[in-house]
Amino acid sequence: MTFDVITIFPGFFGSILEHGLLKRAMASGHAAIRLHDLRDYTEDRHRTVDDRPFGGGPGMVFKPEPIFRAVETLRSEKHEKSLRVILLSPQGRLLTQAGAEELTRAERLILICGRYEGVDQRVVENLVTDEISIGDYVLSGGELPAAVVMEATVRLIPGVLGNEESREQDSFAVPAGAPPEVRQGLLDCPQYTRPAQFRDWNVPEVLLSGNHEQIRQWRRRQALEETWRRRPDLLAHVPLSEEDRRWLEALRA
Ligand code: 9D3
Repeated sequence: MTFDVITIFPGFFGSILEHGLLKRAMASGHAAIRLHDLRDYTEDRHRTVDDRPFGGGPGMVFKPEPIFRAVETLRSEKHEKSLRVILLSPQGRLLTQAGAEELTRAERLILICGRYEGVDQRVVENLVTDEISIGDYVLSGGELPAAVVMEATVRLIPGVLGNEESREQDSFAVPAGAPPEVRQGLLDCPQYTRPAQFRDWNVPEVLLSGNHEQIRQWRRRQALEETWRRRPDLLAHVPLSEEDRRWLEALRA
């Protein structure tokens, strides 16, 4: 997958591209991340990317010309049917695991990072195919959200994670063979490692027992209980066994 990131802060992405998953995915050829400085697509001496909003008001708005020039230049390199032009914006649809999975169907994504009070609406209506937000909180721009979108997407590319199993077991992963409406799993169960006793706190006995059936049942029950307590909204989408239902009944009681 190729990501073309359009930003006024290309340097922002240094650390995430030099570490961990994205670095590995680039080294192995699963992902290419190309950074483009929006100012390189301006034509005036001051390399102006923003201007005051028509109608007045605080702050500045990204001008349409540099963004159109950047996207049209990138688009002309190669004509892909699956190319999507994504604007990271607080008005976008919320990124979910299902949304990240859907993005992996594209060979190439252009990610536009907004700043200031926003982007000229003619960009939104005539250039952008998707608007994505990463959550209902205010950030200063689309750079961190673009990094989040890339990380969430790249780790779904087959072969990027060393251990294919860890992806299947993730909270929020689509259970294998589940119908498309089942998009989200349970929260993870608690994990422990050595020592078995730390200060006054002991690891639950069952995890030391070696009884794999009891361990499986304990983990499943913990996951169900944590999900029921913290994120009951997720439970509606999880396929539940008879045993699961009995446990949830017991908790509710
Ligand atoms: C809704 C707030 N807007 C009211 C005038 C101003 C505004 C706040 C923050 C306009 C742009 C921004 C910058 N944020 C993003 O570009 C952004 C973002 C975010 O702030 N939160 C979650 N996801 C995203 S994706 C892009």
